[in-house]
Amino acid sequence: MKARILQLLREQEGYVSGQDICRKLSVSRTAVWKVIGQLKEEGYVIEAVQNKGYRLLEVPDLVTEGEVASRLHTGWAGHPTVFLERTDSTNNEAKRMAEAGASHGTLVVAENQEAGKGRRGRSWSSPEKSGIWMTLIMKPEFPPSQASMLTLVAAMAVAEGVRSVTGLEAGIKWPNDIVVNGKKICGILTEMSAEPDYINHVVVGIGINANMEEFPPDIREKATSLSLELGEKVSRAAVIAEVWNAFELYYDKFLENADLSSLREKYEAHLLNRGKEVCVLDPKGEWRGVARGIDRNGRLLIEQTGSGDEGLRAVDSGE
Ligand code: BT5
Repeated sequence: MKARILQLLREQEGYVSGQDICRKLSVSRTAVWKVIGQLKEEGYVIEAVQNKGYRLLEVPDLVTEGEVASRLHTGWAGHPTVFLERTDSTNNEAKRMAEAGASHGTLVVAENQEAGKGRRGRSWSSPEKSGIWMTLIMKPEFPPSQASMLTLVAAMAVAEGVRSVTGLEAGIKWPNDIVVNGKKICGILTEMSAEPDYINHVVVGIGINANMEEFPPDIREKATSLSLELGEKVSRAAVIAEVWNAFELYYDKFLENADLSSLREKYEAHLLNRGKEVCVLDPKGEWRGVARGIDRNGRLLIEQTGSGDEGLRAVDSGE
């Protein structure tokens, strides 16, 4: 009944009379009054005016099953979604669950991540209840060599999800950063367990700075959040759902050839590095060039400059 009352309040721009709610849901005035009380306790701001009824003024930023599921239109991604109050890292949690038999499509979302991870042992700042810390478990049929491209598919999904919920111009910094107004709002960490020719499971971890108001000093210059850029809080549940709605569509295109040939154009449209000078931190020696796009395997194509050694070179892991 709570979900249905909420739905009635959401659908109505003005007031909904208590009598109308009773009639539509065939419940008593006392029952309605009780549910309104519960919703208020959860953080919904509901105005009650005599002779007019109830009006929903503010929806709290809750990441609950109801808030996510009512917006998720996927066939498999996010089914089921497991909500945790806290964990070390949603990627670690997802790996443990995959090993214990969790199915393809299981999504892990945590309010609080105590040891959020970036790439190469770096840490990921994950303050509680303001960010989106989540990981999708996948058990795909394609060979292990293709798995790193899931990071690029996920990046497209985040850019799309963020744009559709907030209208912010989210772009991709190859391979795993999503950037708004020059600052990082999201990082992606894809990890795999595989045999030489067979994937046991892949976990795709996504961290999105949704509603935090400040950052630790070491990342303050380069990190931002959706709410800081937008000037108001965003619904984390809506962002979560829209990311996976987009992911599933892009993933279907990826599966057509188990590569990025059908997504390349769209990816490049969101690629912020395109036409920009990049510095490649190759262990064999740094070099510079201008990023031109990606190839079908998700490698960044760089036109080398200044070495006398001109031409396009493909780089496959990103620093
Ligand atoms: C990443 O690594 O960008 C991948 C981050 C993936 C995080 C998600 S959260 C859910 C899932 N569970 C996990 O444990 N991880 C995934 P990398 O490209 O290595 O960037 C890491 C660097 O970004 C750090 O060294 C900092 O400089 C910076 N950084 C750390 N926290 C940040 C934040 N919240 N926002 C922006 N930048 C951050």
